[in-house]
Formats: sequence, C-alpha cells, structure tokens
Amino acid sequence: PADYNGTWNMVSNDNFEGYMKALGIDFATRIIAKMLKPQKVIEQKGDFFHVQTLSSFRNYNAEFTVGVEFNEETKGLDNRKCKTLVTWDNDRLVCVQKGKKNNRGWIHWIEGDQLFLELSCEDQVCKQVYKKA
Ligand code: RET
Repeated sequence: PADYNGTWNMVSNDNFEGYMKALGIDFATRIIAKMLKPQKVIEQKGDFFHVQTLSSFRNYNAEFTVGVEFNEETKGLDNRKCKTLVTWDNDRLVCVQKGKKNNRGWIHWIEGDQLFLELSCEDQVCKQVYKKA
C-alpha cells in the first residue's frame, strides 16, 4: 500500500464551512475553525493508521486498521457516534462513516509531496490539500 507517514501542513481548504454546517457544528466554532491551518501527523504501519489533526484551537485523533470497522466518536467535531470503515481503493484511503448523517466519509490520496483529503457530509464536499513538511 501507499506510504502516508509524515507531517503534512494544510495549504488549502475549500468549503470547510459547508461541511461543518452539514455536520451541524455551531456558528462560534465554525468562525474559529475555518481560520485554522491544521497539521496532519500520520503514523502508518502497514494497514494500521494513527492520524492526528492538530490545530491551535482543537485536535482530533483517529486510529484505525484498514478493513476493520470500528466505533468512532467524533469528539470535538460534532460529537456523534459512527460505525466507521476505511478501505483501500488502490492507493487511496476511502472511509465511510455510518451514522445519523447521510453520505458521510472522506477520501485520502497522495500526489507527489501533496496529501489530498475530501470530506463529505450530506450534499457538501470539502476539499483540502496538505504539503509534506
Ligand atoms: C478541527 C477544529 C475544530 C472543528 C473541526 C475540526 C475538524 C477536523 C476534521 C478532521 C478529520 C480527520 C480525518 C482523519 C483521517 O484519518 C480542525 C479539529 C470541525 C474534519 C479525516
């Protein structure tokens, strides 16, 4: 599989506002969150991933094994519970987050020294790009 290990700094973040609104994140949080330039710190051992999304305001921590469904609590985001499954689509990581929100999930892939992340919820798609530190 592809190698996602490393520290990645955000360079662009398109429609994060729409994504956060679709999740039902409150106005005050959205105002702060959309100004952030989070950093992703990814540790990968084969199919096991530890993904930290770090920012000056709040962090989000995710640990998963590709192909193994787990109970995700989106602590500090919309604080919901999801049944989450990440799978490989060639070298892309494809995540489905089953829960109250329809069409929720994300896709990660790498091109050169850039890490791409597309976040979906309901009818909203947020497109983020990170560059390897
Ligand atoms: C921040 C700041 C507080 C508000 C929101 C945030 C969003 C974090 C997201 C993290 C996604 C992580 C993924 C990990 C994959 O392994 C930045 C914590 C809403 C959307 C996709």
